[in-house]
Amino acid sequence: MQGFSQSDDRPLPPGFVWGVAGSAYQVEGAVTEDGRGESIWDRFAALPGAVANGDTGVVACDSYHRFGDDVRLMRDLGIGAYRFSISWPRVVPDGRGRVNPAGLDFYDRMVDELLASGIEPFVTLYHWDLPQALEDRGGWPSRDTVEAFSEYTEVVAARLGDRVRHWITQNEPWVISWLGYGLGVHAPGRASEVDALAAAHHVLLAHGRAAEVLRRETSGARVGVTIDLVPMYPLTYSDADVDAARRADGSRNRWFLEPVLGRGYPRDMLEEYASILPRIEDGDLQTIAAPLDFLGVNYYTRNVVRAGADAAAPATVETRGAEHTDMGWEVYPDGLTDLLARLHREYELPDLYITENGAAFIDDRRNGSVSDPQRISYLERHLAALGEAIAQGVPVRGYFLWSLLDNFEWALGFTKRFGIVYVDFDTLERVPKASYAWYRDFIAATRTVRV
Ligand code: IFM
Repeated sequence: MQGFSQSDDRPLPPGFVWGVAGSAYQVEGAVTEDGRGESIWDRFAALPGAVANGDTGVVACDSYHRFGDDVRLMRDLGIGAYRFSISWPRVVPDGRGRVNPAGLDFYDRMVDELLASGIEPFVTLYHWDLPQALEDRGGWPSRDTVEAFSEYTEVVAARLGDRVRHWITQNEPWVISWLGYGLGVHAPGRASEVDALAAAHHVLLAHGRAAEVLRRETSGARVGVTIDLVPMYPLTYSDADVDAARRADGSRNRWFLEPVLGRGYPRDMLEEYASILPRIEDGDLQTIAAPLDFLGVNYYTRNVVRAGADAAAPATVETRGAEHTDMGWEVYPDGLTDLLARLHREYELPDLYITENGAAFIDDRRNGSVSDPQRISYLERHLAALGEAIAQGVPVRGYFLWSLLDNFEWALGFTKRFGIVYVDFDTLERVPKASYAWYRDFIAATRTVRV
């Protein structure tokens, strides 16, 4: 095994956890079973042209029925934690009101099975499958959705809070608000900047409220939120490009990070968004800045940006010649070290977890096995970059690889494979890839050697 970090011989921080991550709509399937309500992704995926090949999450990996198999794969991998999300419409089919006991039972069994296998559950409360009934009443741009989310959090905490210690309120607020409401490429498919910013504010507010609920309803909860961060590098050191990088960083990263870490919305971006800001009520920013036990960081890639023509929005530059994943994302491991070092330098941080990192590549199944050297190389280099950040003193407490299984990659359907386990979407057979064995050996080695 390569060292976790080439430049460091200190041990992993105490309690450091290796894990894998997934989310309900991407793996569960069983969308009409046992009383589950409709989600915005069910509705969106059914629209012609919305998702590649007309794929949907109706069956996905069928983890609703095959969860036992998945836990066995996790146990054999030797991970200490599994990050998964609860499907809101499985638990509260209409978004508010009536609770579906069968939905709660499913997650109850899942938590027990994980714990029995020595795997700590990290529960994400919202990973994009809003009940359609709430979208029909305005969705995230409506402030009422915040109340609905608090109620849903209360229901889940009451049932699982005796066994689940780690809670992630929201996953990737930028994606929820901008891809779903601003650019229309994700469910619910709206394309309005005003809606996107209102959604973003309410998603953050819902995070703060849920944090309060979790602390009230459970004892010893460790509460966090996951933000997808994309470090922005200026193409040149010209004032215009540097300023473009500042703006891109402001909208993609700081808009979400700063209020959650207690700094409020960044002043430069408040000016930029002045004409499209949502109503921010007294006390909202205090709620959003609820004390955090940890911050989840999802890192996949960086962006290189340059100034747009005539003060237009910053433009993302294609990094020709660089290595890219099947998503078209540049492979840039140094970005992870730079990002973590910057967070450590500029903010007062709680513990950090890398709640997602991984790569989609085209996988070829030959003679029953899948060799995926590019994914292994991606992981190797990103873990070395993570080790470097830890050596610099960044308080990272765990790493979750995205993803255990190939799964439903949102608008790209089943065309992109992120898993370390190959899923045959016709038979639902699971075939561990070479990267699965690599991660298993890596985890085992970090347990026994100084890294
Ligand atoms: O599959 C997604 C996941 O749901 C959220 N973060 C990024 C992953 C890869 O695109």
